[in-house]
Amino acid sequence: MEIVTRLGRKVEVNKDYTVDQNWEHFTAEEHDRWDRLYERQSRLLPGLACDEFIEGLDTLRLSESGIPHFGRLSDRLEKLTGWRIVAVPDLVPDEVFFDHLANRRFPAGNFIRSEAQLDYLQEPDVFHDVYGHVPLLANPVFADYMEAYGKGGQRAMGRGVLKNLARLYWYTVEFGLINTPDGMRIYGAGILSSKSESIFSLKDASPNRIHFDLLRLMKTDYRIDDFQQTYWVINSFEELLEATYQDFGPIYDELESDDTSYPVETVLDSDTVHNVGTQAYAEAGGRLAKEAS
Ligand code: HBI
Ligand code: FE
Repeated sequence: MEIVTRLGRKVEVNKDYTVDQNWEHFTAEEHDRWDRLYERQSRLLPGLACDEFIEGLDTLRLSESGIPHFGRLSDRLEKLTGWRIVAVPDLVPDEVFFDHLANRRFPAGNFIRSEAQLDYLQEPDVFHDVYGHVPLLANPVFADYMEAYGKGGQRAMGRGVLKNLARLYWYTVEFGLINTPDGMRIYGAGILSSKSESIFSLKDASPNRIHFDLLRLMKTDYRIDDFQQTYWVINSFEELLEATYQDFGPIYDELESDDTSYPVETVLDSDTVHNVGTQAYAEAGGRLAKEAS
């Protein structure tokens, strides 16, 4: 079928919104851009990213051939955790996204950011989707969490609490931090595919870092246009998986009866706080202020 993507392009897609990756269509320049992005992040991330992410990068050999060939990559990943990567033009509708995850297929954007967008773009391209998300899919516990999220999404749509569940994805899969014996580390893909946020999320005094609390996090807004003002910290991937294996029924009841949305910078007395941020970055105007200077 033909669809118009969020970026306004008309493309022919399969019923599940996938396309053939057609790896041959990427130019030498595009492969080179992947290699440079890969190098830059991989030099930066030791000591910032969690060990499970670094291990996944190595085992899956994501630096082998420029932009990874999804078929060959999926064959390696499937042997480890049963996940495969499928190509999509860009964002797919929520119900389609959840159906892929629930069936252990990760949809990855079939384009790479332009040279002008090396440091920041809002749409998920192949660097964000594959470099950021795929290494942790090689970890059995995280792999189960992602499937559980897909199944939770299908249920949430029926209950009208999709907004709340999307926050769970945002604050864990995209922007999550994890405590380790060596200190706090990053596991969120939105951070790991960004040079500047990899440093900001762990080292800057500006953001709050609060311990993961499912209901509290589901009631908290997030920003899509700049660094987060609050990051949520887990102690282990088991903690995350356990929180999503419980019956979401009572949580959805509570969310339906109380539609409080806490602003992004909120810290409550009842929160378990790792550190209260100064919010200096956000108060100075964030990205816009930085670009103007
Ligand atoms: N589509 N390709 C793609 N990638 C995503 O991360 C994505 C999506 N569609 C919907 C979506 N994410 C989110 O809105 C859900 O987590 C709710
Ligand atoms: Fe993402």
